Amino acid sequence: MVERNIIRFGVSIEEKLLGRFDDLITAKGYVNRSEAIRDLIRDTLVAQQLEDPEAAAFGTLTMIYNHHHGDITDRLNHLQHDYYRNIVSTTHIHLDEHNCLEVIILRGKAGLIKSLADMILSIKNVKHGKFVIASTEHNLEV
Ligand code: NI
Repeated sequence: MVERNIIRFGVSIEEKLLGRFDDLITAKGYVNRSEAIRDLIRDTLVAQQLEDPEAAAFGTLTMIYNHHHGDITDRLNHLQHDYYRNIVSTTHIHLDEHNCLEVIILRGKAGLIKSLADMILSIKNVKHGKFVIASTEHNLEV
């Protein structure tokens, strides 16, 4: 088991700002400020790590499209085969007679999977989509 050194530190902050922070973290379900602050620090560190295009990363791409429109199904299929090394899995749900929901899990260098997500989202007739990137760095374990 890894020994952890826990440091306590004081923070000077305006009362109103702290009040707003407390309201926010209570609404999110945090039971204390420490865990909320640790999460903010981790988010910032991950965001900074993922600015490096060579950083190892995972990502999920969620999108909605109408499969009747143009050649979108073929284009999505071809692109995913071209990048099969970076696509861990694809889940496809037929929402109704026309619309599809697809969730693609990507793995690879941050720069590459961001570009791949952009390529997919910019395909004509993709109605809506969102890419969320996550770090695989191990130095955030606290
Ligand atoms: Ni479908």
